[in-house]
Amino acid sequence: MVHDIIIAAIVVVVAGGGAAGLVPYIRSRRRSLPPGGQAPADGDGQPGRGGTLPGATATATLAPPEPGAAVPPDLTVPPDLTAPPEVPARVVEKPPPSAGRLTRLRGRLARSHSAIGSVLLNLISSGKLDEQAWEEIEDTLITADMGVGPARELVEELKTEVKVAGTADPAAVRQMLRTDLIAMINPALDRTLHLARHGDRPSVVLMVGVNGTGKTTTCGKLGRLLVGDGKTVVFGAADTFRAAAADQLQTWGDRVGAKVVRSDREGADPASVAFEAVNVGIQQGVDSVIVDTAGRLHTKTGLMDELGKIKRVIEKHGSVDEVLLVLDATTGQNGLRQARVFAEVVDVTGIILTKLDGTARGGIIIQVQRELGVPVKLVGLGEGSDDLAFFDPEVFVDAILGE
Ligand SMILES: Nc1nc2c(ncn2[C@@H]2O[C@H](COP(=O)(O)OP(=O)(O)OP(=O)(O)O)[C@@H](O)[C@H]2O)c(=O)[nH]1
Ligand SMILES: [Mg+2]
Repeated sequence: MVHDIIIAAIVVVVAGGGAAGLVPYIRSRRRSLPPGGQAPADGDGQPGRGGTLPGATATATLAPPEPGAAVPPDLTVPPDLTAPPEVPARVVEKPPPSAGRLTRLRGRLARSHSAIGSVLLNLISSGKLDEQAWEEIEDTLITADMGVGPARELVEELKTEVKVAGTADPAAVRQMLRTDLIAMINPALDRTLHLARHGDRPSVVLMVGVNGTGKTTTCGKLGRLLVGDGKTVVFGAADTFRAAAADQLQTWGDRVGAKVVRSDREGADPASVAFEAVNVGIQQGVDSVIVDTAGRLHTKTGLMDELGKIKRVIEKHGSVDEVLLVLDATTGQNGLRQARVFAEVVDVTGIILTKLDGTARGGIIIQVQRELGVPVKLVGLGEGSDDLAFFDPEVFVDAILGE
């Protein structure tokens, strides 16, 4: 008898404890359901597991069905108590639009170029523009990486203007310098990115450049910029040398909700990844496909073969709209040499000058445009995700001269 009572007590305690343990679990599951009790969809688009118990309670779950009674379908599967906690839904960011970016970021330009600007303005303001002053102006422009030829040209032009105007008034000379600098950067060049869709297929951007210049980062920033402007993009991770490169791009894609086409295999054929990315872009009906490429090719022949092949293979779908050469502004003449090699192997349609926030060598814009006959279309002004801006000669010159 005492034995029976002890067994009965154990049964009651165990059953009660189990139910008590289950109640908070079910409550927490029910709390996570949206109003109306509908189960949320999981990432795969299927109804969420374990969320299919609207109206279920601890008692109902534990009570055995009446013999012969129909079992409610939502009670046949007990909640999976071992299921991992729900992963919160990924938050897709809405980046800011591209308009006015350079103006917003001009403080960074001004900071890195202020030394150049103030040297120039001091010389102009000294009131005596003698041969030595002109030489110093020329040297200052050369230290800003404008190149010896263009610097000399600009000084000659300025000298003539000052002579013709018959004034060395600092404000007037400053205005002449401003106009001449803008003219040298050439505001007439078409700096637009040609990224409109072509009927049933997206536009394609190929990002090229030597390693470390900022290609992958710039792919991500450009994707964000386009998404911020209401466009849709797919990224192609055609730098297959390192898995890390694709992971890097994946992070950017995840943040703006853009698909990243990549290969699981290191050393996979970059051209086929690029081709597949455009394929996915066509299927998804996106506006643009941005293809990242590898930078570490040691020979010009290797570079030519690889970039040429990527471009040819993509062109089976249609044209490549923009081939953007990413150039690190801090690398000066070395960067210029690299730019020449790329321009020889692939038809560059625009230059993206990165890291302008960390250097006073913005004069490289003039040199590289002259050498390649291709406009600087975008500039990188920091490591932040929105630190990429469309280039505007006037805003640039004003930032340098501190207007
Ligand atoms: N300050 C500054 N840093 C930048 C800018 N753009 C890129 N970077 C940094 O430059 C470094 C290299 O960038 P990546 O995008 O990995 O360069 P990559 O050309 O893809 O390099 P590889 O894949 O090795 O060829 C990173 O630390 C970036 O954050 C910029 O405009 N300003
Ligand atoms: Mg990279």
